[in-house]
Amino acid sequence: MLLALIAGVIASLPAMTQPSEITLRSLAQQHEINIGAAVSIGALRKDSTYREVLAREFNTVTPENVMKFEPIHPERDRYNFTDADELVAFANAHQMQLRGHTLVWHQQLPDWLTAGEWTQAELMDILQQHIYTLVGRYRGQIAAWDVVNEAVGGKDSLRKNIWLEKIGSDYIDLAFRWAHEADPQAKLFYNDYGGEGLGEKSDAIFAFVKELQQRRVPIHGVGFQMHKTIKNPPLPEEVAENMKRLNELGLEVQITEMDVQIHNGTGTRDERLVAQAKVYRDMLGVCLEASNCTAFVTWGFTDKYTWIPGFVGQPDEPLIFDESYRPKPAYNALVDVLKNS
Ligand code: 9MR
Repeated sequence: MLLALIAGVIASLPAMTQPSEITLRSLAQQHEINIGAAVSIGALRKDSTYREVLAREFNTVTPENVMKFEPIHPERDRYNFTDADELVAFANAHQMQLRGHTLVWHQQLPDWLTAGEWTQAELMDILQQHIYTLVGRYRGQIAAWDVVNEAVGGKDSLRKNIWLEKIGSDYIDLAFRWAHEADPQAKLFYNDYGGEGLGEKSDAIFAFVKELQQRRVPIHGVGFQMHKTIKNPPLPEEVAENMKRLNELGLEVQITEMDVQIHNGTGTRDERLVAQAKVYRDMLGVCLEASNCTAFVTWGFTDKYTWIPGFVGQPDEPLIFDESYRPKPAYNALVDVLKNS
């Protein structure tokens, strides 16, 4: 009875207080892979457990929001680097790599930009200065940049956005070239969702990046966001096949924003957490098998801070630590894959 009570108390302690040598970070080092998480600046500031678990378990961070256009460039002639600098300092202090996210997107744009009546030349100038300023400031400190995010529409088409409408389809080539000029060492990525397996979207992305290469645009890889659900899990064979064909183009692949929703699955909560663990296991397994998959990044790491409930309008637990920072089956699955492959 007493033993059971003690065991119960120990199990309920936050993970960080349990002695444990093995972390995702230490295992990732043996595989020479980047294991990362998107970081919320608010949580980083206020939550010391968040900071401890982040630095203990991961060797890579992606700013969830603070390097996006709106927060970092709030007026045409003014930048606000406070939050981004703080995150970069945290990464440096803990010897973590950074993925920069994101230079060109259709969301989180400031009003001054979207409401302005720009000529083509003016908007090109704005984008060029934005990229030079941001990439230049962190030159040498950001291993990989998501240069262009979610630009592919359907087959043979680009998403309609302010950049396409006012600059023309050239905006993508230009963004990559400017980013490369500003930091020739940074790996430059095209990042998107829904194109992880095989199908129309991944074919469109494949054709698109191949054309960039044919025009000698400096692109080094493709980011697979990997926002998934246990209801429609990605098929490992398909993701592997997709990584392989990108490898044949000489491109890296990184899993950049993984999370796995469970609210719309079937079974008990425990069963759904097991199904979720399988999706994480499968995707890390595929990444470790693929010679060109160089990073595995989740979009947050604790269910305490995740964009999913706000987005789907339902409670959910899409990440690998629970709200109290206890490792979930998904965490154990990742450890297991790293240990055994
Ligand atoms: O997680 C981000 C959330 O906090 C923001 O409100 C949202 C704005 O659209 O962007 C989220 O991050 C997105 C990422 O930058 C690009 N891929 C999709 C992510 C989820 O929307």
